Amino acid sequence: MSIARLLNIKYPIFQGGMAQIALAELAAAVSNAGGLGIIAAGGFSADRLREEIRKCKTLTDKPFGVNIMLMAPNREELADVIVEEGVKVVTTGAGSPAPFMKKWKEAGIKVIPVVPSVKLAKKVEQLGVDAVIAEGTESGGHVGETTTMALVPQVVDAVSIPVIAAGGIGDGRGVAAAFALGAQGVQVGTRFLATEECPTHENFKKAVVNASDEDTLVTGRSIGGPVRSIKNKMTLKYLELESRKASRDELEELALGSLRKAVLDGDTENGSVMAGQICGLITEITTVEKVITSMFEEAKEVCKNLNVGSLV
Ligand code: TUI
Repeated sequence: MSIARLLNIKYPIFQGGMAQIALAELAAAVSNAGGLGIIAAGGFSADRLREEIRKCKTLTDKPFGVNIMLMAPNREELADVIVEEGVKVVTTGAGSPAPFMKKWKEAGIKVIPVVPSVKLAKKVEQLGVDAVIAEGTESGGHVGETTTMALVPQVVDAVSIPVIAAGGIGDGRGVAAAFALGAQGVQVGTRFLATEECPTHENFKKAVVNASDEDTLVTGRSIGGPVRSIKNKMTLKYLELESRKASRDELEELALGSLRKAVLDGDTENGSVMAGQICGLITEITTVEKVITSMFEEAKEVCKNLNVGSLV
């Protein structure tokens, strides 16, 4: 069965679970446009997550999901809220969903973890998940080391559940490429940052629109928590501290609250502007519906016009 059919959505596109940004407004807009909107629980209390889920239900009657960051200290409570509120799809990041599988599967929830490697894809398949999102290092936020181009076909070969490709997908060419690699769907985060419905500070959106292909970098490798964001004063200071072998405490102090600083205050110099390498492709702020429909129209054109004659 196709992933769109499995989840009762029109287009096989998930919106990435971007902490502090993927709130009810954005998730509902994506679901209303025929994709799978996803509320990010990252940084939320259980009550706040419940509130966002209820708000999303008032904004759309289409399916939507919730993303849980498995490093969150309150993950147990968040996992319960998802069940209590009748959410149909959960995506997980930054860890193994093993402790929650029984609870979620008993509640009939579709569980779709994000994985950065073949090893983890195989591990979560064993747990009985419904699909995996293979996320390449081109993505924004917490990343692995393998590129989407290399990761997706290897995960496709290693598992027998559907694979969704993520990382570096921002238009119809990216969608077509993901399908060529064997994916059955795509997850897109960065492209949705530059949309009217995205509830982040205008400065954040402008930083994404203005960034070029070379403007992101990864901090946090030295403490085993690599995070991709747009180069600025904060990230350069962070890298300098890392090169001086600064302590975890010192690094965490610099990073603390930095995502909120960028998302809420619009401080794109001292805050953390998490975004993927595809930001250079984004030149305007548009609507969620336009992003989704143009992506799939373009993907169909790309497939039709592929220069397959040159293959022989
Ligand atoms: O989770 C993400 N991306 C994120 S989470 C996030 S929140 C944050 N905020 C501030 C600092 C740091 C993080 C921002 N972006 N993507 C999914 C993802 N999951 N990428 C990599 C992984 C992953 C890593 C390890 C998944 C599983 C995993 O398992 C480890 C193990 O051995 O179980």
